[in-house]
Amino acid sequence: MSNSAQIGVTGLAVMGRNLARNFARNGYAVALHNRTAARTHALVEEFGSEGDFIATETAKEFVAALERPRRLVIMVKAGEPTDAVIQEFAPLLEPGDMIIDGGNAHFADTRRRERELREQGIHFVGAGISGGEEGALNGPSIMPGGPVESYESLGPMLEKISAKAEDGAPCVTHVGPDGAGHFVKMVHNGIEYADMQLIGEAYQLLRDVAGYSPAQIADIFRTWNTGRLDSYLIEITAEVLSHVDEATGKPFVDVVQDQAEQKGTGRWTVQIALDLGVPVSGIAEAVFARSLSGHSALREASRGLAGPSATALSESEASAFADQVEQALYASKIVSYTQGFHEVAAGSAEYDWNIDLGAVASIWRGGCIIRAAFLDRIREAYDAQAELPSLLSDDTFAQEIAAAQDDWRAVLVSAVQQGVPTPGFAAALAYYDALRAERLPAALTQGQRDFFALDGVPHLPDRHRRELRGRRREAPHRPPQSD
Ligand code: NBP
Repeated sequence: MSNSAQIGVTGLAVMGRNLARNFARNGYAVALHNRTAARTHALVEEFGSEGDFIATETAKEFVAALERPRRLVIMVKAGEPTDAVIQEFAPLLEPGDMIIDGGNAHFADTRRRERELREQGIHFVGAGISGGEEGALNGPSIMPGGPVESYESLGPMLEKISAKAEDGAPCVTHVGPDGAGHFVKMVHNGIEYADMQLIGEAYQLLRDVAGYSPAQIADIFRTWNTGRLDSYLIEITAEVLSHVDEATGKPFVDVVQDQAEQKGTGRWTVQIALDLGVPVSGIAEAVFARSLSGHSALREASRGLAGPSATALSESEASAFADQVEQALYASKIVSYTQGFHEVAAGSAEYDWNIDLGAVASIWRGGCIIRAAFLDRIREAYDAQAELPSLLSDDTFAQEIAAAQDDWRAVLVSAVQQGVPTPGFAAALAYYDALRAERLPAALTQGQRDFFALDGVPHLPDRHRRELRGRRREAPHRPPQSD
């Protein structure tokens, strides 16, 4: 077999197959491999005319088909299958060759794999890929990590197959060493969860408080999509809401089971944020909201619980309320991104990745699920000040939130009065209010901690320690000794 393929893809389910076609359509010769060879042959049969494919059946054939340095993309189920594939191929590779894992790996696994393969001189590139099967075929947003040298030869190929932002910039950059790419992809997914939750809350408010039908709400989302909320998720929301179920004639949204699935990356975003001490309350609420939706028995048992009685809005009140919801949605969205970017910055500091936050915003502008006009503004904010403490410190975002806050608060008041759950909006506003607060009740929390754990508090002045000890003796209940 001639070693003429510039890149190889192993794992030819929906993502791998489309990514392989994307490379081929862009003029690269692509070696193909899959554990079950039938998938490989099916791809060539169906799409062989799209470009230069080299079908292989064994690992040896696959590796032999690749030009040096070899570039081998793995697109298999994340976790053990990825390790199995690495173990199969790594012994056949030589120093300087590259393994690119395009699956949704946990960044800690990527760090481990990169370290192990580095010992063999193999460059391991953990690359987050977003955009689903459509993106894989027509241009995804790609977040590669790994050794920077690998990007010299791999980068131009990824740039060619990636999505392009409106200004023509490719939606790919070398994010940083080892697990940086998969970390950024994980946070991308966390932000995606928050975005979807906020959109869901806006929908439910428009339906339950303003009394609009799904078709009317679809029109509202279409209008929003022409303004500052312009994004893929708002666009598809309008499509979903205007879709009618053929069998029942009902709005599609009324026949879909109201339980949202999750694959795990949103949960990882929250778990890692807890480890890093980063408050991503909006993302966490989005993860919990999906989790709550799946607790059917609990929901069934709670359905009859008391709630407020509904108040109908007039046509003009409903229209004014919809404008307020747009403000609340936009302000909450700024907070979600603020939290997500904080997590990226914290991960970067923890692992010495030196991630360029402006570049991250830039590569999310096209191809990925959270692509939005808004990301251009985030890019500008970080480009203007790389060390921006938070997106809320950017003058433009701060002014927009200042202009939105009255409506944001009013929407939450209505939600609470009408009993519409809005954990995302509420968490975002609480985060905003907590950040801008002159003093936080954390002072009291610390006082309580000092009270029951005096000896473990080195900074407590002796005078206070003595005084608190005295009071502790007088306390009617003995305090516990740990928090
Ligand atoms: P799946 O995640 O469904 O994985 C199926 C592929 O993994 C098949 O090629 C299968 O081979 C292979 N595989 C498995 Br399962 N176990 C294996 C093993 N032990 N050894 C070798 N191959 C094995 O495919 P996908 O949905 O195309 O996703 C691929 C990757 O891309 C995943 O990591 C996913 O998280 C990520 N991703 C997916 C999306 C999306 O929208 N689907 C978006 C972004 C990222 P077989 O044919 O022989 O069973």
